[in-house]
Amino acid sequence: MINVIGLGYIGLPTALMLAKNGSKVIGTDNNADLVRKLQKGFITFEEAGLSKLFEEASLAGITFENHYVPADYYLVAVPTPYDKDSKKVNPKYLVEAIKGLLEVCKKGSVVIIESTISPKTIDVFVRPFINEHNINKHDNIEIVHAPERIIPGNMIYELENNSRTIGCDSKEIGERVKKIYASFCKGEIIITDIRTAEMTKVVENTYRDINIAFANELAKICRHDNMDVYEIIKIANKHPRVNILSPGPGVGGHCISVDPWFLVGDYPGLANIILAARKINDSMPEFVLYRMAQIMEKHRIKNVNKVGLYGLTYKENVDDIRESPTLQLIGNMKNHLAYGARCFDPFVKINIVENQMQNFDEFVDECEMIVIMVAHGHILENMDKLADKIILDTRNVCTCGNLYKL
Ligand code: SAJ
Repeated sequence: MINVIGLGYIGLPTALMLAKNGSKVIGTDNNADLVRKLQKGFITFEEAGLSKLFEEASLAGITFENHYVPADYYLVAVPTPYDKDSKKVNPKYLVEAIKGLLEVCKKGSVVIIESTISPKTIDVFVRPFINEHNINKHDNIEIVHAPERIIPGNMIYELENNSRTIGCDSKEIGERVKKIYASFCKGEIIITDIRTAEMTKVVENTYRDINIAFANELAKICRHDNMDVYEIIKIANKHPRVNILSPGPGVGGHCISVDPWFLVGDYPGLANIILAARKINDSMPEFVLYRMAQIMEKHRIKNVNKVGLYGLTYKENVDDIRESPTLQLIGNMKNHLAYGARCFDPFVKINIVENQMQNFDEFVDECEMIVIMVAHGHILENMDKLADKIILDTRNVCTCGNLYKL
């Protein structure tokens, strides 16, 4: 029996996938509303294929609870935020979950941590509790780190097809846990030690952050001298050993904009390129604001009320707004005392910012200038409606209107 703890963006799809593929699964979350919703048969966020997977897992017998249950395996997928001042991982939810499950666990239970953590988090914050428990109760609880790797928007496919890392203290435990993942994962499953698994995960997201920062820095350089950054990246990427990602309005989400800070916090003075990349990516919403001001001045748009921000989520075709560049930009506008820009996002159905509109056609009608912050499929399908607008396209997806780019 597997008790999946934390039924968010990672825990829920993983719990469903395990249940669908033959494991007996109970999902646990401390958010009572969320559990009630799942118990009533509703999914709690939008993701391609999630509803179907939910139906299949329900038929297979998955259940949801508000408390931890005795289990052979625990799969912990709780949030691991970073402390904004120290830049270090904040393990409070992880520690809470570990303490809670130790109160009910069976002898020999294996605790698999999927949450992203910085190197040594398990040794420093988790292992002491497990060791103490094992000494007092002779329970032989084992710890494993199997960091999640799935990308929002393509989670179900990636759960089944990505390669996985299993960090553990012994080969025997690694092989047991590998069998569980192999029930649904067709990718290669690599067994290693816990610290390597912790570091590898953070390295993967940091690599992407640095690559995007390079693209963003190129965008600024090219803007300075009026060169086409997209054309330059396209041609450079024809080189067999070059693969530059795309510039954009900033890096959001709960992973790439967060994990590199763990390395900066833990290795100050050593993590230099990583820190520079974070600063460049964090500067992009302000750069978009600067481009907006240039374009508004050129077209004599005096009233911010005539400007619309399209997209509030951190990236296309997801409903996740965590660390969203658009929300950062709105924050920056407030700091510059610029209020009143309109906003629209087809995935954000409750109003979370001022002047957010829920009707796309009215949003377009009200705006002289539209800033494409997120390239949702929705805007690609409705591009013709923007034909007579001034457009700042931060995602390089638009071909019509009076068009400006980053
Ligand atoms: N972005 C760009 N330019 C690009 C690609 C992305 O500006 O060329 C922006 C996006 O718009 C977004 C941010 O970066 O704001 C991050 O988006 P993403 O699609 O690159 O990644 P995430 O955060 O959705 O998911 C990442 C993935 N990690 C890697 O690709 C190395 C995913 O596999 C991880 O599971 C996830 O982080 C995580 O949870 O760690």
